[in-house]
Amino acid sequence: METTLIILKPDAVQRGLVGRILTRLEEKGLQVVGLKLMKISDDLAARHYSDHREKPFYPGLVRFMTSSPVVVAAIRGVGAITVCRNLMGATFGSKAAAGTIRGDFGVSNSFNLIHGSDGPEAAAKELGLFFGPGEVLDYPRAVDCWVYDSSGGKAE
Ligand code: 3AN
Repeated sequence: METTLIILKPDAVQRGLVGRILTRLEEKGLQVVGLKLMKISDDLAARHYSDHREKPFYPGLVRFMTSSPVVVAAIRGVGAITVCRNLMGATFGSKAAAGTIRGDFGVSNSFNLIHGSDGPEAAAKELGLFFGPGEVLDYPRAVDCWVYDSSGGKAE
């Protein structure tokens, strides 16, 4: 099982798309193990986007991400990082394939609704930035025996 950090960005919250986007993750079979509404501080945005510090779009990205509340979620499942990235679609809404979250709900390049960790190292770092001790919960889901085939000894 993998856990990844998802951020429903200010545009998703302002446009009232939180429920519909979370539903897509839940419908896929992913488990919500952490969830909160919060305002991202300048310091947190800088730490989260430290890899992009030198990019031309960085100041605008930080301004956008700190402009209005976001919903952060810890999402768990087998291959959750890649599964979420596939559901999200390409970075730019204008290029994202129909059927993906960015492809279906947005046309903007920078207001692209959702962030998802891009690998296991990023997921560990980002979950640590956005969730404190005890805020990501381990709990059994009754439906898991129908979401995953565990007949071989491990969920797949
Ligand atoms: P993704 O979120 O698809 O992993 P990254 O990691 O390349 O995309 O970029 C991080 C964030 O920076 C994106 N979610 C997007 O909001 C923003 N971004 C990336 N490239 C650009 C760009 N050329 N212009 C504006 N914003 C960008």
